[in-house]
Amino acid sequence: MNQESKRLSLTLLFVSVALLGLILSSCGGSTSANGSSTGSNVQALMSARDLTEADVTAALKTYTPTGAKDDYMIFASGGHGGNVIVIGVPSMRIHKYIAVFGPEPWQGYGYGDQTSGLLASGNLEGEDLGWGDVHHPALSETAGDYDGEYLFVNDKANARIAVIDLKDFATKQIVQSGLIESDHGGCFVTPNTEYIIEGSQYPAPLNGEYAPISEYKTKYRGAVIFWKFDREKGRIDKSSSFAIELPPYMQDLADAGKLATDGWMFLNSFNTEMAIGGNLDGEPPLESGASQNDMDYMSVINWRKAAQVAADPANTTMNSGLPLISIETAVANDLLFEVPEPKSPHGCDVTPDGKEIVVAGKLDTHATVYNWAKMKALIDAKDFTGNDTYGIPILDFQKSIRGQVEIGLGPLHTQFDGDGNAYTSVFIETVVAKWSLKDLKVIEKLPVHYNIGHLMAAEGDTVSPDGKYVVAMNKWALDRFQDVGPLLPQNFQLVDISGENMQLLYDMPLPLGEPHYAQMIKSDKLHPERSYPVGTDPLMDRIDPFAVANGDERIERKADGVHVYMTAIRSHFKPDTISVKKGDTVHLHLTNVETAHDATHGFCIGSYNINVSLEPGEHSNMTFVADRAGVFPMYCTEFCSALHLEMAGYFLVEG
Ligand code: K7E
Ligand code: CUA
Repeated sequence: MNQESKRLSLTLLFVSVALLGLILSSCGGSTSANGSSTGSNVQALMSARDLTEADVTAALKTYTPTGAKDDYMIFASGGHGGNVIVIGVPSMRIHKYIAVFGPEPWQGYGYGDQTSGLLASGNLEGEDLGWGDVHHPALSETAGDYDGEYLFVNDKANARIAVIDLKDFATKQIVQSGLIESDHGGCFVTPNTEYIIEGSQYPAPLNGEYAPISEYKTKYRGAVIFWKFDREKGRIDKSSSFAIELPPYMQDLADAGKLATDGWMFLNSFNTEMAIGGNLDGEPPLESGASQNDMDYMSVINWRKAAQVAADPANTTMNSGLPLISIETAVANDLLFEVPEPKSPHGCDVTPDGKEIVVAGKLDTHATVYNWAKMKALIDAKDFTGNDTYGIPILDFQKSIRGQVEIGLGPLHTQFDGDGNAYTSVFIETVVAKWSLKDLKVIEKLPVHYNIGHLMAAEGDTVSPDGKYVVAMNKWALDRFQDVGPLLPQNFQLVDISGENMQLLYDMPLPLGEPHYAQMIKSDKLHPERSYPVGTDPLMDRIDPFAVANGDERIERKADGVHVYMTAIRSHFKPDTISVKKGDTVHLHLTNVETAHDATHGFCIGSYNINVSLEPGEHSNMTFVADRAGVFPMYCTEFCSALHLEMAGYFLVEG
């Protein structure tokens, strides 16, 4: 915490205490000359709105007056919306939706040539994908701490990863390996963002191939992909990435090691039974077949050594353009181990010091704390209990753990504060359980509403969590909000964890889902730019070759069609009349030549599906065929000035 925000929060605390004192003294009938009128007003408000003292404290802790900014920012997955939701803490005000895997009209995302090309780059085998199932956002890290530079998200449904640059909060790249069919163990970054980890979820024949389900055990596989991140370019470099083949268990959550575990990663799996369903044919349904064993496996992977092994082509085979280390090669090179974990595990979280890994199981009431020193000793001594079906050495469960914490029904994910406490979400019991890492005892349980999935703490996945706040990401909202039809919002609940007891501060209905996970970063680590250099293509991070300068506007007929070089500035487009012939290919090159902060213009041609957003300095290209004759108004879609409605013109297509 910097000096200024420390002072700010001290002031806030002081004001809160003073105001509470006022309230309480006025409750007690004090007749303080100055305080009584404010105090009784507050008292009147409290009774009019039926608020308790705790409510008022919560309000004071979250209320953010106009112009005041939030201490933290949450980057939450937007789930099926295929986007990311940016939320301030403690106000819980939504600041932005970052479009990623699907079109977003306000940002013009998926309409101009650049972003529709970006979306198309994530299509699979010609299939237009209009959505993504975003699960796990991961902020870039330097030395295990969020550095505020990049954000990565996965799309579980289509096994894709996207790169978002926090310079402009915009998506820059979508990658799809073609190797796996779904992912879930991603995104997780290594401590210096060397790699972005993408683990598969549902096994399938690799490379999109076909094999009958009867050949599940021999032909179906999982894999974990290590996407190399080129920080200088701000893009994933596929040519330096690699993958490791995994057994056809269903891999789930993962986490990268840090400090003590730097160079390693941990990846849960369920369905080590390798059940394949078949309930129409009288077989047990997948979920019961997959819940037979008392233990599943966590994969323990030496990624740093794997990167060295993958660098020699003799050790890999190319699969979908990625060098793949087979299970056999991974075992032969001591890259891959399994350690049993209790029944159908879900969360897998490395402690801030990197020394331990907390795993919680959906069908087990414990959180299990694995101790790295113990596991490493077993690995070094080659002290294994045997091998799994695929030859992977197995560590002894009891010898690998420090202990287990009896948490409650349905523990899922764990986060940490800076004081040695862990916070585990407990789905069935619908609480946040706070427990001590030191003695593995539950300290307190806070009911949440309802059925919490993930939770996130301030800087919670770093080597130095801040404590202060936890947000419960609840799957069910039931009676919390005004009914809005059968589909309810999800409920993000902000919890103050700075005091002796956890206090619920705020309920936030989240109308875009299903949000799975989020990370919370200190606001002062973010340094977004306020405008682009004039003529910038934000996707390519360069001045666009078709950028138009003020005074350089023109219309040119060329072999490939009509090129219109346009500018936008308050309050006109130039040219404001464009005449073409039916059948012409039209290339609109439009630069917002403004540099003022927030001077955004939109541009649309109705019925031609042309819609872009031009942030100050931004350039956009739009290519289309004028295949219908008529007169089409074009106008600015962003209320930018007093004469915004006049920021218009005509696109004329002569038949
Ligand atoms: Cu919903 Cu992380 Cu995909 Cu748990 S996951 S809840
Ligand atoms: Cu430009 Cu409205």
